[in-house]
Order: sequence, then C-alpha cells, then structure tokens
Amino acid sequence: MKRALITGITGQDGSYLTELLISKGYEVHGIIRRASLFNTDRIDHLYSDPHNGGAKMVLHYGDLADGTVLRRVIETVQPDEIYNLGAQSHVKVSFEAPEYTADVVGSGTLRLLEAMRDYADRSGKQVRFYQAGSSEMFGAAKPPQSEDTAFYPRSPYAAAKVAAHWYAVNYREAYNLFICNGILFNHESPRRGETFVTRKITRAVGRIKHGLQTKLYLGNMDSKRDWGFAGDYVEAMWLMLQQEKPDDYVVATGEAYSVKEFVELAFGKAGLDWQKYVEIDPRYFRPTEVDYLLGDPTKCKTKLNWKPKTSFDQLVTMMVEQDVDLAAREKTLIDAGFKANGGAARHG
Ligand code: NDP
Ligand code: GDR
Repeated sequence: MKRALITGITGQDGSYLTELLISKGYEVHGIIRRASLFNTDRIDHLYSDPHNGGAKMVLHYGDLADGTVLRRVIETVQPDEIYNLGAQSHVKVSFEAPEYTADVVGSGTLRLLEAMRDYADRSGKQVRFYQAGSSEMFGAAKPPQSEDTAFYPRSPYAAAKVAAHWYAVNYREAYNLFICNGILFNHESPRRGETFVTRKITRAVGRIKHGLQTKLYLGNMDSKRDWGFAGDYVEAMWLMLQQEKPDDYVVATGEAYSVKEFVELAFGKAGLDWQKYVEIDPRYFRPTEVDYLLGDPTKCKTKLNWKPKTSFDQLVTMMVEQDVDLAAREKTLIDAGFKANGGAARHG
C-alpha cells in the first residue's frame, strides 16, 4: 500500500485529493493545524475512528512554520509521495499579512523540501514531491500563459509561490529528487473557501434567494480568470507524480471569463437579476491586480493525457445548487433561533 503525506489536507484541494488517493488504495496522512474550533469539515466524511482499526486517513498536528514537526512527521509516516498544498492562499490577505504569507508559502516549502531531502538521504527511499504552484505567478504576463511564460508576480502571495517554485526546481536539479511543480489556474468547487470570489458569489445567490441577504459587495469585476473544477485538477497532481521523470505542468481549461460573467451566470441560474443586488466596494480592490489569466494546457493534455471533465457552466451550476440548498438549511436554523444571521458581514 502506498502512503501519501498531504500538507493543507483540510483545504479545498486537500479534501478532493484525499478522496482520490483513498479510492486508489493509498493510506493518506495529513498535517493539520491546531485551531480553537474543529477545522476538519471538508474531510470529516473520510475519517474513521483509529480505535476501530484500518483507518485510511491519519491526521498529524503540525505547521509549515515549524520545521521540526515536518521532519518528525515525515520520519513517522515514511511517505512515498508528498503533496505540499498548505498555504495562506488568499491573494488579498497576503497584502495584509505579507511576512506570514512569505514564511508559510515560501520558507514553508523550503522546510518541507529540506526535511524530505534528509529523509530520502538517510532512508535511501525515493520520495515523490508535488508543489502546488499557481497561475498567480504569471501575474501581469500576457495571456495565454504556458510553462514557457516568464513569471511576473503581483502580490506577496504570488512572489512567495515563485520562490517556492524555484526552491523546488533547485532541489530537483541539485539533489536529483523527484519533484514536480503544478502551475494550476483557478479551480473552484462547492467546497471552495467562502472568501474567494466564486464562492462569495454563489453563497450570496443562495442567501439572497432565501431572503438572508440583500446585497453583494464585490471589488474588481473586470478581471478574467481561467476557472476549472477542483475535483478534476487533483487528478492532474496525482498524474504528475506517476510519470517516469519529474517535470512542471500548467493545469488549466484554456477558457477565461470575467468576474462579471461569473456573476451574471450564477444569479441567472437562480432566476435573479444581478444588477439589483451587486455593488462595488473599493475595499475589495487589490493594490496590484492580476487582470487576465488564461492557461495553455497543451503540455498537460499531451504528456499526462489529462483534460478537464467539467465545463464552466457545470461548475457554476454545481456551486449555485449547493449554496441555494445550504441557504435554505441556514434559514431554518435562523428562523428557529439556533443561529445568528451574521454571514452577510463576512469579508473576502
Ligand atoms: P485552501 O485555502 O482551501 O487550503 C489551504 C490549506 O493550507 C488548508 O488546509 C490550511 O489549513 C492549510 N494551511 C494554511 N496555513 C498553513 C500553515 N501555516 N501550515 C500548514 N498548513 C497551513 O487552498 P486550496 O485548497 O484552494 O489550494 C491548495 C494549494 O494550491 C494552496 O497552496 C494554494 O495556494 C494552491 N493553489 C490553489 C489554487 C486554487 O485555485 N484553489 C490555484 C493554484 C494554486 P486550515 O484549514 O487550518 O486553514
Ligand atoms: P485569486 O482568487 O486572487 O485569483 O486567487 P479570488 O477568487 O480571490 O479573486 C479572483 C478575482 O476576483 C476579483 N474580485 C474579488 N475577489 C475576492 N476574493 N473577493 C471579492 O469581493 C472580489 N471582487 C472581485 C479579484 O480582485 C480577482 O481579480 C485564487 C487563490 O485560490 C490562489 O490561492 C490561487 O493561487 C489562484 O486563485 C490561482
């Protein structure tokens, strides 16, 4: 049985990747952060009580800021594959917490690579490593962006991902390690964090539909993104680590839409006219914006035989349907006095 270790297992991608790896017969180990509330909602359905034996998912406390723990966990788990998905992954937040973002996203990757290098050295075992790179690294570069496009990061988050990318390339070349950089364009799902724009929009659609919210405040609606479905993208991560040689790949759909187009489609799916509800609030503007990301997934398609299975329309439908349903349940709890209606004040 293969063993995988995932940082960021509680995140959107971590949950889909864990499902995929378990379905392929892996034992999956994940690093989670201690929090004052439960933070494992996205993976609770995969958890089975270890007291009953045969658990397919095992969780370890740790943090990318803490190199000692990373080393200890790698020594304990003895993984065949490591997926580094952990990150402070919100671009706007990275302008507010730049040092922390750099530490976790940039230096955190370096800590994990160092821990893996030492473990591989001592054990003689070949470990395969996936680094979660981002289309944000392209930033202001002209679309379409491919593996050959030069990086031009536009936020502390993006600059830290560029550092992580080059650490990964350097460790591959310097120590002959099996390390792949996935350069993934935006990917969304019903499990997307509520402060990213797609989920913020579909949450608002559901809540407006059920009378829990009257307005949606957004920032720049003109930026364009190449949006895919997270469930499809984790397959590309896994495929990269199954190849004979390590390499770097862009993962994208090859289609881009503006935030405004996403809004129109999502409100339309619920029979709502977005113009009545959406307003611009400059506090959601970024000091430097990334205007236009459009990926060229040719290499991923030809070398990994990967292509996205979910269309933009299907993605928006699945997110809206879930959030309309979620809002109906939220309304029941609010009406019964079990929950406060505070969601509309959420930032993002
Ligand atoms: P999420 O924000 O949903 O998840 C991030 C994960 O990282 C969570 O499990 C979070 O834990 C964990 N994390 C945060 N800080 C630390 C830390 N200091 N130490 C250890 N773990 C930490 O991100 P996604 O699932 O969307 O993305 C996965 C990865 O892919 C990220 O690295 C992201 O930057 C990158 N990426 C994402 C894209 C996307 O469109 N989704 C596109 C390209 C790259 P907790 O639950 O406790 O907060
Ligand atoms: P992004 O995703 O920055 O591309 O990073 P996000 O959904 O935050 O923004 C996309 C675009 O929408 C605009 N926007 C808003 N964004 C948010 N969050 N909230 C708003 O109210 C709002 N209004 C307009 C943004 O300005 C931007 O242009 C995501 C993250 O998952 C990263 O971790 C990942 O690396 C990249 O995708 C690829």
